[in-house]
Amino acid sequence: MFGLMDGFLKNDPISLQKDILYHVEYTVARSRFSFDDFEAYQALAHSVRDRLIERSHDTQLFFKRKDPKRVYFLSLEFLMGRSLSNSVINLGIRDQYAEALSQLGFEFEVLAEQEGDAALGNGGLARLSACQMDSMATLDYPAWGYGLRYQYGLFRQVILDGIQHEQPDFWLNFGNPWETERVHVTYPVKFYGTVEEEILNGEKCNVWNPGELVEAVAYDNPIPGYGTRNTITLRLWAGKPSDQRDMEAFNTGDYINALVSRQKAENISSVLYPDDRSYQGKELRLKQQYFFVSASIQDIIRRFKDAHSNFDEFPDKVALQLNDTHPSLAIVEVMRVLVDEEHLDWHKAWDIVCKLFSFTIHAVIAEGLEKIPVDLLGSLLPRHLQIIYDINFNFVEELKKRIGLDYDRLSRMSIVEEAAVKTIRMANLSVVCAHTVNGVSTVHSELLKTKLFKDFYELWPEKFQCMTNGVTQRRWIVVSNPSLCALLSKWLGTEAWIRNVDLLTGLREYADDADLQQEWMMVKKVNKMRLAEYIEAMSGVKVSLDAMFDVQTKRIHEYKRQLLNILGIIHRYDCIKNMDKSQQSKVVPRVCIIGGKAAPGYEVAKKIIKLCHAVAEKINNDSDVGDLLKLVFIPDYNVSLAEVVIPGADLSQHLSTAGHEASGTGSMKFLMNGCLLLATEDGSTVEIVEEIGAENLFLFGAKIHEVPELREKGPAHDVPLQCARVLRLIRDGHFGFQDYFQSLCDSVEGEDFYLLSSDFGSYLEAQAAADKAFADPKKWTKMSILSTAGSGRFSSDRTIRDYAEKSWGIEPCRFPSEFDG
Ligand code: CRA
Repeated sequence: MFGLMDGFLKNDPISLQKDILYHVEYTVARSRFSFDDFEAYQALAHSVRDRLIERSHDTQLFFKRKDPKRVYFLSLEFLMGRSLSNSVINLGIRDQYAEALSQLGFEFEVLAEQEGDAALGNGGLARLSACQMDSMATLDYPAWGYGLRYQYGLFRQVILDGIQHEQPDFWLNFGNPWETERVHVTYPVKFYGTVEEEILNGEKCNVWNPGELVEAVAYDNPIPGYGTRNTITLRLWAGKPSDQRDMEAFNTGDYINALVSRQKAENISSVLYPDDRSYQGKELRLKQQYFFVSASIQDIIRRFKDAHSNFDEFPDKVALQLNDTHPSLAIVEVMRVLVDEEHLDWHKAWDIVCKLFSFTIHAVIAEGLEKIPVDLLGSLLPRHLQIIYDINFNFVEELKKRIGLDYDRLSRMSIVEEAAVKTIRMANLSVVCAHTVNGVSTVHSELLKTKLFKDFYELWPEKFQCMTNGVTQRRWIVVSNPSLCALLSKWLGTEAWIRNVDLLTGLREYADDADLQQEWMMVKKVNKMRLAEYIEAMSGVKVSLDAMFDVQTKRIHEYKRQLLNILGIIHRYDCIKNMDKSQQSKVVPRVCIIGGKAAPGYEVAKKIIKLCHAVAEKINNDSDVGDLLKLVFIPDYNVSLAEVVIPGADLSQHLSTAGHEASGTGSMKFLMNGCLLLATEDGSTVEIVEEIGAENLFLFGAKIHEVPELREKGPAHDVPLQCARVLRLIRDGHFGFQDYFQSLCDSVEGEDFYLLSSDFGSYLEAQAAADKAFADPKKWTKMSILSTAGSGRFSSDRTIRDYAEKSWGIEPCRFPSEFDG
């Protein structure tokens, strides 16, 4: 029995080698005597996949036997990146694989580079989901992730003459070794049609006769935990034509059209919407949302019914996590199933539904909240619209009893917005139904209570919670920064920090230790070399390792103020140009690195990318400047590039106008990697300051409470001289494209909504402080060590434990295995 508990597959290098060769021959179908790096990667991935499958079977059987309460994490986006390195590290067999491969004449790292990124998401929210899956698996929680299997992930960014072009991401073209298609796990999903009232067993009930039927098929992706045998599942749905409906079309003889319309079903899950902030009310997007929600809920209810027959127990066995409003139709769908299909009484069903959902909102401003036009919803999901009206009716009646006839407030809180275009407010629906409403940082949670959901907070203060975001140290240190990982384990005397990241505080006592400092600097150098090589290969620009590597990588948005960064770079350039040689010799050399994608329709963001390239062109070719300043734009920033960029950064910039970044998670990854932050007091930075102290980072800019007043002052406020001079250089065509950039300058000298001009002086001061600190390596290194040491609170392990305990009410369910000694 014991042997079986450990599985069939052996993990010594010889067994691994045999497995790899087996997969070369029989899975990849190449000769085991002749295969290239890509084929070796495929075989390797399949051998890892076997081990993941075995563990996920064990985990699922164990969950089934124990029947714990499970959490279902519903998210329309998961930014998983690559899986190979992460998997073998979490399985604890990376070294064995490396040895097996080297005997075959291959290098593990080289093969790992063959893997493409799974980019089924936009930015922060999507990568957060991926980090949280890793933590749920590692902490042994009985969890499932549910999402959509887009055929095209986030677009590839190609830069031509400084302009962003979008190209499709054919990520499945070379196959995806990690997923398993479950041809038997399929569910019909209904759309359109009409709702009829019928009498069933003497009771009135609503029957939805759909106009279109699409089949959802499951693709399972294993998510292994670290230091545990538990391996959970991310189940992604893909659209398939439904046989039931199509047979009729075939029988009527319209063979060609019937086949063509079959193809339409696949469109539902084909593309990811590439905008991470605005909601456009598009029919396909709504279809995607319902498609994924409906399939997931059917799957969850099927699993529940396998072991239970009474829906009273449903909330004891199921927690549903809404990752933003995107999956919030799940609320309505569960209501529909309980009332229309399980024939529960409305009020009983509503009681149950209200115990299921935990809702996390990631938006900061009201404009970022989803509203679905009633006409659209009514045509695509007629029964759901009725249910929403009924939920709203009951809610408003209840509300009147609590707050009286305050019509302004009633209309603000209503789920239905009666404006020129009548819409459904998905955020209000979620707040009304969820038992907890979570913000993603303390600052953001306060904002929810005092601004976005003030009316609701006054009604139900107990619902509102803060679940500060976090990132997984497995991906962001162990996988991406092996040298730092080794150093941390050496100085802490244990690898236990990989599961218990709070142990990193143990570094604090050595922050002044000369030996640690020396090793710490070496690690940074190794990572800077890797980044410098990448930069040179990608852009031809040679950068000096002695320079400060100053990075701002994230989606391009006006509120994230990449423009402020570029204006600062122009200022620096201008200063250097106006210095004599002796002054220049005191300048701290910088390599400024900017990267990130702009949403395809976001013209201002695209202009900022163009400006960055124009400025880079000028600076990098100016022999007066040489190594004192370089600017590079990294195209197509994604998870695997982040793994190279973040460890190699000395300084990272997080410049959002205060009050605009709900949390920000990039900063947490940089922090873990001992990179110093230059940041505004916004989002999670406020908590980072609490952990590491304001003296260990460079803060600047208006604070949240000052922003409204500064904006009031309006367009007339004084543009500081330094800022005006920089803008003049752009306007005068120093960087070319004079006309094209005028509007960017106007935005700063005009309304200046994002406060670039008013924060400019303070930004330059923070930059000067960073230069000064960098010139003192001991001081800098100490600050760097203290950054890593204080990063424990920003592990997604902490986030997930918070959710499990304060919101989901679930407990670990750990498969007993070799990890338990
Ligand atoms: N764009 C926020 O803007 C936050 C992440 C994850 C965002 C970030 O500040 O760190 O979520 N919001 O919580 C979002 O996606 C739909 O709203 C983001 O990634």
